[in-house]
Amino acid sequence: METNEQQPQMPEREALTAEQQIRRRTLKAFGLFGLASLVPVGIWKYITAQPKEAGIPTPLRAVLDGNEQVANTYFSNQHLAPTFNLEQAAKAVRVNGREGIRTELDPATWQLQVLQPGREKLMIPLEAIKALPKQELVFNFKCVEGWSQIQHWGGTRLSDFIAHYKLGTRTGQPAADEGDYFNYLGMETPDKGYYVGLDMASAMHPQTLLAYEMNGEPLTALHGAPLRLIIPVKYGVKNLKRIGTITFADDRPRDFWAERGYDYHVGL
Ligand SMILES: Nc1nc2c(c(=O)[nH]1)N[C@H]1C(S)=C(S)[C@@H](COP(=O)(O)O)O[C@H]1N2
Ligand SMILES: [Mo]
Repeated sequence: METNEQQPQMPEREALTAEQQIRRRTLKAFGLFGLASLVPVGIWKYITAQPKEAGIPTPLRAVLDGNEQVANTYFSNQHLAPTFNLEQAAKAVRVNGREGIRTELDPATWQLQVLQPGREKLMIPLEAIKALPKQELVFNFKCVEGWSQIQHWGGTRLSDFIAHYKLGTRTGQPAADEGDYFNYLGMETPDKGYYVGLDMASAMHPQTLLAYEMNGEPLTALHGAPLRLIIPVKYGVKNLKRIGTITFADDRPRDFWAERGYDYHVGL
């Protein structure tokens, strides 16, 4: 964490400490709410089961601290990113990265494709995603190139989406415990020009959003309309714009920047 960061301000409605919140959300996300006493061990086992990659020396190294390997695999997806007040959010939001979004896309015909091993593919329209519980988030978006900006996003939690459609488990049923989930979730643009891979714990993090709004307005094309990923536990590179397909898998999905020598996890 940078020392020059603005003091985080948690919204008033969040009376729980960050740790309580994440614990509660994680328990809910993994369907273990009634088994609270067992959870520290279960969660720990899940976290430690995440693959540990040796990183490749790259320019990215310059902005990651020495604990990055440990932080990425054990801790990055278990803390809450600091949140800010609406007034602190940037009005002129930076645009960065146009891989996979250079062509025109008709939002009216767009549907989200979901692929899972051994199951029928799903096609889900935007209206169905907007009908799920809405979550807004004001946080400090960080790009590996060195800039950051406080931004305001709105959408639905990826974990709520996964729970609603009973996705991501090998059984096809709601998860009885965290081991039921596939190891990874991959996302790619409709033209497959940009793609990212996420460990399931990061995907299920309570601040990870399928975002369809920025500053209270529908996403613009350059910010990833009609639907993009917002994942505060990762650097900007993982925040894929214009999601076409979500794929669940046990093997690590391909990742655009990992293929170009960057660390696979790029966690914060
Ligand atoms: N489809 C797509 N998504 C993308 C990228 C891209 O090139 N193509 N760039 C990533 C990077 S490096 C950053 S920093 C953020 C920037 O998001 P923004 O343009 O909304 O600021 O998008 C990420 N998502
Ligand atoms: Mo970035």
